[in-house]
Formats: sequence, structure tokens, C-alpha cells
Amino acid sequence: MNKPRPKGIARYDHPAGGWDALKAVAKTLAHQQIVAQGSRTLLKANQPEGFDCPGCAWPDPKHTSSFEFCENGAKAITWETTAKRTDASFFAQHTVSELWTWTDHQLEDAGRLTLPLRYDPASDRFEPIDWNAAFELIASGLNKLGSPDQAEFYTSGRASNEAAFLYQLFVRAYGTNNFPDCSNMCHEATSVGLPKSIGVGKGTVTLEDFDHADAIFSFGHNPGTNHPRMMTTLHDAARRNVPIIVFNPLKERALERFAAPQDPIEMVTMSSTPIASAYHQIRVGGDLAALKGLMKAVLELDTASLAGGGDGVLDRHFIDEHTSGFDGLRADVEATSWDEIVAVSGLTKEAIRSAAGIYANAERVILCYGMGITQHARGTHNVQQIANLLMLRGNIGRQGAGIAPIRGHSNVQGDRTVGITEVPNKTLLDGMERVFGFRPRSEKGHNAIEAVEAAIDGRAKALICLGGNLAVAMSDPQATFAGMRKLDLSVHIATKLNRSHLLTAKTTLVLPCLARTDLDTQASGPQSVTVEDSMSMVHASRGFLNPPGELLRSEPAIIARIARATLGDRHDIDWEGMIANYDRIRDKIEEVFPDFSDFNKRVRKPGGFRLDVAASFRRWNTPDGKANFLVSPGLSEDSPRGIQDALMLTTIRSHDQYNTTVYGLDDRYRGVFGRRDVVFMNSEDLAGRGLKDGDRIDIKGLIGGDDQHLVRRFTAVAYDIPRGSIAGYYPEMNAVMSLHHYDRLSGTPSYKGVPVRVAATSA
Ligand SMILES: Nc1nc2c(c(=O)[nH]1)N[C@H]1C(S)=C(S)[C@@H](COP(=O)(O)OP(=O)(O)OC[C@H]3O[C@@H](n4cnc5c(=O)[nH]c(N)nc54)[C@H](O)[C@@H]3O)O[C@H]1N2
Ligand SMILES: Nc1nc2c(c(=O)[nH]1)N[C@H]1C(S)=C(S)[C@@H](COP(=O)(O)OP(=O)(O)OC[C@H]3O[C@@H](n4cnc5c(=O)[nH]c(N)nc54)[C@H](O)[C@@H]3O)O[C@H]1N2
Ligand SMILES: [Mo]
Repeated sequence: MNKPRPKGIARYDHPAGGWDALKAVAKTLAHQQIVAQGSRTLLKANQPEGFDCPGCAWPDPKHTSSFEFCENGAKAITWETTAKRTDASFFAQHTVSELWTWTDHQLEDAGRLTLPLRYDPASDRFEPIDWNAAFELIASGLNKLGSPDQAEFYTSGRASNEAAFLYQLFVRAYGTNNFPDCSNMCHEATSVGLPKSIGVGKGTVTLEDFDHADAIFSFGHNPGTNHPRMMTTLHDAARRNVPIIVFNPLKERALERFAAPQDPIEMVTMSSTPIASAYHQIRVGGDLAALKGLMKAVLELDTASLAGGGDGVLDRHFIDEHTSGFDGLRADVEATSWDEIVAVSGLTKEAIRSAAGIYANAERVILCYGMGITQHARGTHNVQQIANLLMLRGNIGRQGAGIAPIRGHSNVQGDRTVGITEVPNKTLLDGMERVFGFRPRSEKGHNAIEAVEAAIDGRAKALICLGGNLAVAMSDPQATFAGMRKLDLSVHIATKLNRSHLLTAKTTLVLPCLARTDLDTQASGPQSVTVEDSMSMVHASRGFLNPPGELLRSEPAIIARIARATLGDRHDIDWEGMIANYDRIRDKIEEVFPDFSDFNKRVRKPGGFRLDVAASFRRWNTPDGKANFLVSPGLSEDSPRGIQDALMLTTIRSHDQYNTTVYGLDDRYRGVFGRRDVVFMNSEDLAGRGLKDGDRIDIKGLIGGDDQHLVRRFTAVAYDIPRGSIAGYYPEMNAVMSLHHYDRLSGTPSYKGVPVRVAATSA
């Protein structure tokens, strides 16, 4: 007999995609009141003359595709192109204290920002300010600091290459390397880990490689929700009978079965394609163990093959010619016992051996991974063990094989490429000096956590944000929010209102900017910008919608004006010229970074061009010129393990959100409707604590001591998740995290490995 489920919790039996995806888009369009314009807009996404979809960083088949339907891309676009606006009367009606009580969804749903605003503490309201006055305030705020290092310059990964390049130029000319960046909370483990392994902090595959792969491994990413256009690729691969092996604590529906909305037969017959050929429900934080288990099984297969007179299963030629460190890795993996691997990963030896068998039998393997790998206290180690596994069989730097970190924001990779980094390298410093006539400082600046820590203890006085919602995205809101409120100056260049803007400093400004879909007209006419996708393809993006208001400015234009007001004529930089025609910004990018040779010409070709990724061609930019097998001692990703009674919490995105942007309250594929105040738990873990499905519980983070990291009155949902693991939504769960729990190598918060204790809500 079926027991009644908690309110809003239901079984969802349909495949991912399909008609429900189309229905969801129709609903979003209606909610944003843009039916006619919206549908025309959707058709321009990722087209040669169109804009780059702000939804994710998955590449397009040459950006020349026929329209590829994507439910969550459609949500991202309709959210941006909404007919709703915030204007002067909106801000006159609502005090900041009142807005603070709104949900994150309500704040952004108020609509696009249309006026530059300054917070007035006397009235507790945002009031319109004119642009010149805003730039003067920022300039005087920055120029009166004791040192440029007292200012923090945050970037969220939607900024174009042009905006990001100008921003880093301004900030370096101003004199600091404090570049906290959303990447610090995302794929930093990739950016830090892979250069040591293979000499480049990016993925090595192209989209075409997927057509040639004969096995695909997927660790810790949820493509049906977060990079839905990848489903076309996985759907094609599954239909070619390419094994797709998934390691994920949750059974994500799109990885189980998917109905492609562009497939007329699947749509009409309501059928679907199974995606994963094997689904390993690993424990949260069990990847290091599983990866070592896979390598151990591959080494065992090799030994058995050699003993039987075979050639072994390792790519010995690759290992000898191209790598160093193999013996150390082998020793570490052999010293790790199966018992430990099984206990930590939660997978059986047989399951791991079977996956290793598929790996060893496949000629060409691609391994994809996302936040389930990077957001752990040892995320960098996870990434390096992935590289090791691939290197054992030479699966890097040849057709159909390679490592595929699935990036987050649509241009997070490009922002890094054009200089947003707190650790500038020599190429960047030399290039800047050659082109702009000054040598930027070389000392390491602050990453995202360090910037927040500096705000908390008073070392940082000013924060400028190029997009994003830093305070809500960061762990530990109690500590983070207090830090933001201590600042002297905070400035947000944004499209919509969010909670970070409400954490007012002595002086706070919110500056409305154009978004991807908006037409950007400058002195020389309409402008395009450029972005780089997960596979290092750079292409143009051009918006075409009338901007939401006359007063909005483009991100590059706002940055240039801040720069001019702040720097005066301290440097000979032609800010106006670059804004008049973005080709001139691209010329400067090309001068600083020779990889962008012929930038303006190459980016005008449909599909753009691929940046050089040396490891894709087996050139290893490491100190010893080899790909390096790197050892990660032990199996624990999120120490301390083994706290009595603790569960390991992972924080995930719902199907109806984009990071801190909450489009709606459903998480359809996981069977959650109309609410987000739930956590997913194994029913035996519930029973063991005297709890049951639907009970109200409190969740306490166990790092950081005391009762500081506590959230209350969440509903426990019995769910198919391994014992000892528990999952809840980001950002609600950020309150159980200590700011000090992060990967010491990359600075990435351990968002996917938080030891917690749960108990029935007491009162
Ligand atoms: N629609 C939409 N698209 C987005 C975003 C969005 O919020 N909404 N965000 C963008 C951004 S910035 C990013 S970084 C990407 C994020 O894309 P993903 O990397 O897919 O992000 P998450 O939802 O955080 O979840 C990752 C997956 O990891 C699994 N997981 C959790 N813990 C573990 C673990 O310990 N081990 C393993 N193996 N798996 C684990 C979860 O069950 C989940 O399926 O998507 C981008 N695209
Ligand atoms: N617990 C937990 N926390 C996490 C994560 C997790 O998995 N779990 N994931 C982390 C990850 S991967 C990331 S990337 C970060 C995300 O951190 P951020 O990138 O800082 O956050 P977003 O929610 O993407 O930012 C949304 C805001 O960006 C602004 N915006 C939108 N479009 C534009 C634009 O075109 N231009 C400008 N200037 N502004 C714009 C809007 O004002 C909107 O409110 O969060 C991290 N936090
Ligand atoms: Mo991200």
C-alpha cells in the first residue's frame, strides 16, 4: 500500500525532456509576460548571427545548428528578457528592510533594473542617481583607500571576454590582483589541479570527439538540468550503443532516460532512450575511493593479461613516452585496500570492477565531470585522480578521448583566459606591459573566500561586483553577510536585484547593465561580444532586443567609465576608443594573448575558432614537459570523516534555478513541486534516528563548532540516496557551512561534503 507523501512530493515517472519540457517553457514564457517576443528570441539562441545562450557553457555544433530545443536555456533567456521592470517608483515603494524579507525568487522576479541607484540610509531606500555622479563616487571611494589591496573586484562568469578584459585592465592599472571570481566556487579545482597533471587547466576534448568515443564516463554532474544541450550528445551516443557509465549519489532522471524534444518519433510515440548503461550510486564524497578503485581494477586486469601472455591493458607506450610518476601512482593504488575503497565509495568491488572492465575494453574514453567532483575539501585531488585514470590508457590527446570538465557559467572559462585571475602568470604580465606600457603587480591577490575573509576582518573596504550574487553564492551567510555590511563601498553591476545588493555598505551603488540578449549600440554601431565555451571554442554573441530602458549601459562601457574616473590620466589607455568599437578591445586582447591571433577575423566566421589546448595535442606544459601521474594520499575527500552520527550533506541545484536565481519552486525530475524546504535522505538513515518521511528536521553543520551553522524546520524526504549521504538545495543549505571548510589547494568551498547531524525539529 502506498503511504501518503509529504505535501508537494510525488513520484515523477516520465523520462527527462519530452512534452513536460515544452510545457514548462510555455509556462515560463507566460509568467514573464513575453509570449510573442519571447518565442522569437528563443530562435536566435546560439545561431550564427544571434546571441550566446546565457544558460550554460556547453558548446554548439559549430554555432550553426538548427534550433536546438533546451528547456533550461529557454528559462534563462525568458528570465532575462522579461517584460517586468523595476523603476524609480518601485524603489520609492519598498525600503531595503522590506525587500530583505522577500525571497530570492521575488527579488529577481521584480524585473530588470533600469536606473543607476544609490542607497540612502536616511530613507532606507535605493534612490536614482545620475551616471556621472555614480562614477565620481566610485572613483573617490577607490582613490581614498590606503592601498589598492583594500578593494576586491568580483567577476561572475556571464561577463563577456571584452568586459572581463577591460575589467582586469582597469583593476591592474589601479594596482591590485584581488580578483575573487565565481570560478573560485566552481571549477577552480580544475584550474589548479589539471595544469599540474597535464599542463593546462581546461578540458582536452571537442564536441566532435564525442562522435568518436566508445565509452563515456560521467562523474558528479546533472546534464538534464544544468547543461541540457549535452543531452543531445549523450542521446546520440546511447543510440550508438556507446556505454555511458554514471557515478552519482542521486538517480538523476535525464541520465536514466531522456526523450529528445527534437526527435519527432520519441515525441509522438511518447518513447524515450535509456542513457546510462550502468548507474553507480556512489556515496557523497566517495569519488576519490571510486577512482582509486577503478585504477586498482585496471592494474589488476593488466597483471592478469600479462600473466596470460597478453599485452596488458595499460598504454605502455604513452606512459613511457609522455608521462612521469607512474610508479608512485601504482604504489599508492596498490597499497589502498579494496575494503577501504568499498567502505568509502559505498560501491561493491564487483561494480567497480565491471566499470573498470568497460573502461579497459574501450579504445577511446571521454570522462565528464562537474561539481560533484570539484566542490570537496580535496576537489583538486579528485580532478588529478581523474587525469591519472585517463592517462593509464593514453586517453588524453587523441581523437574520441579526453577529459571534459563541464563548466558552469556561459563564459567562466573565457573570463579566466583573458586575465581574470588572482595569480597572474608571466605571459599575462609581459603582455600587459608590452601593450599598455605598465607592469602590473605580480603578487597573488584574493580569491573569493579570501575576499570575504578580508571583508569580515576589516582589511577589505570596497567591493566591486561585475555581476553575480557573491554573498548568497558563498558558504556561511552568517559570517559573509556581516562582512559585506562592514564595507565602506559596494558597487554592483547587474541586470536584476538580488540579496547581495541589499547588504548595504556606507556607500552602495547598483548599476543597471545590458544583458546578452540586448542590442548594444555604441558610436560605431551595434556591437558583438565574444565568449569561450567548455571546449575552448570562442565565438561571437550579438543581442538584438531593445534594451529594457534608456539608461542602461553595456558592461564594457560601465567599466571604462569607472576606470577613467578612477585613474584620471595616470595611464595612456584609450578607453573611449575601445568602447566606440569593441573590435579595438579585441585587438588589444590579441596583442596581450598571442593565442587570439587574427581575433576579429576568426571570430566573424560562423562557429568561431578553438583556442590552442596544448594537452589536446600531447604537448605538456608542465615543469618536466610530461603529463604527471600525481598521488593523493588516503581516500577521504571531506575530512573529518567518521564523526559519530554524522551524515555527509551535498548541496545541489533544482531543475528550476540558475545558481542563486530561483525561477520557480519545482524540481520536477526529483518529484518536488512548489517547495524547496526539503532534504533528501535514505529511509534507513531516517529510521535509525527515529524519523520518517515528511518529518520536520533541523540540520546542523559540524564544522566550525557551536550551533552557528543550523537550519531549522526542513522537511525530510525519503529518497533513493546511499546511506550516510543527504542532499539539500543550494543556496538554502549554505547556512550549515563554515566559511573555513574549503579545498586548501584551490580555495573551493566544500559545498558537496558537509558533515551534518539531523534531528527532529523541537519546537
Ligand atoms: N539550469 C541551470 N544550468 C546551470 C546552472 C544552474 O544552476 N541551472 N549552473 C551553472 C553552473 S555555474 C554550474 S557550475 C553548472 C553546475 O552543474 P552540475 O555540476 O551538474 O551541478 P550540481 O547541481 O551542483 O550537481 C552536480 C551533480 O553532482 C551530484 N553529486 C553531489 N555530490 C556528489 C559527490 O560527492 N560525488 C558525485 N560523483 N556526485 C555528486 C549531484 O547529485 C548532482 O547530480 O551548471 C551550470 N548550468
Ligand atoms: N551550496 C552551494 N553553493 C554554491 C554552489 C553549489 O553547488 N552549492 N555552486 C557555486 C557555483 S558553481 C557558482 S558558479 C556560484 C555562482 O555565483 P554567482 O555567479 O555570483 O551567482 P549567480 O546566481 O549566477 O548570479 C546571479 C546574478 O547575476 C546577475 N546577472 C545575471 N545576468 C547578468 C549579466 O548579464 N550581467 C551582469 N552584470 N549581471 C548579471 C543578476 O543580478 C543575478 O541576480 O555559486 C556557488 N555556490
Ligand atoms: Mo559554477
